Amino acid sequence: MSFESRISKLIFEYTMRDWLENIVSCDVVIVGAGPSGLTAARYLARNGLKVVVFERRLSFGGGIGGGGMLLHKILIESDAKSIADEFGIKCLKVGDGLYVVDSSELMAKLAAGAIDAGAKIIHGVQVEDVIFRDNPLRICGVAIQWSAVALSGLHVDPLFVESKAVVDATGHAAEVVSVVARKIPELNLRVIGEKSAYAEVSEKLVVEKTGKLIPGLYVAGMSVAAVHGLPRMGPIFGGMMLSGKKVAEEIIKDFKRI
Ligand code: 48F
Repeated sequence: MSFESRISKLIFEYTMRDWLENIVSCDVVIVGAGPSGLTAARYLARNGLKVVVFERRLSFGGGIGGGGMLLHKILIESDAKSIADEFGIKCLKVGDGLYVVDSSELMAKLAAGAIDAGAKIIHGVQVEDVIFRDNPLRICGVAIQWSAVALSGLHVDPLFVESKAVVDATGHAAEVVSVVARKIPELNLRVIGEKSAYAEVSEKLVVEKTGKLIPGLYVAGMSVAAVHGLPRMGPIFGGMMLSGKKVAEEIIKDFKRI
């Protein structure tokens, strides 16, 4: 066997092994590797759950990298400082309960923290639909597609991943909830869409409203703002991290009840 075909063989073999053993059937699918999804991934995986994060892009961090108008410093509030500490993120205290953080450090360390805790992050895959069951109605997995296929416009059917919980951490568009609202109208779900900015209020509300929408489907981060019609907040990320932690705690609580 040539060295080149050996490279291919090993990559196919170990990728498929990982998909079969760890991905196709897991405890929690998180859609989106932004700040809320990555934070949730760490807390869930640290609790022994099999967690898979599907991220459409080939990068981590969602909206963190772009910061505010591409400036590389972002803010977090003191409520989220303990989460930053948990991930080993350096924070500079600047008064008014605020800390300044480098956006590159936030992206890298949230991702590393999630991976170190045992979460799998799969890039270049997007979630385009869910799996549901009735009696009782619940969400029990997702339909996935290579992002490159979606971009190409080719007609290619998705494949499926089964999970006990799905977290919509897709950011401003609340993509998973939007699909569910459209395709399962009997649930009467609505994505209201974000309001104009009112950062102080929204940073708190986004955490308060984080959690389960319907059995099997949870919402975290800016998706919460989109679903509930909360104001936008700009490049301050404490609420996103707190929301990720909260959704993880809710899922862990719900799993203990099963
Ligand atoms: O947008 P994003 O960073 O979501 P978040 O965790 O954080 C929001 C903040 O970044 C910022 C803010 C802070 O105040 O307003 O916007 O709520 O990350 C969402 C990630 O999900 C991916 C997307 O590429 C991004 O990296 N994503 C979106 N839809 C899908 C997806 C999908 N259908 N499948 C897979 N990934």
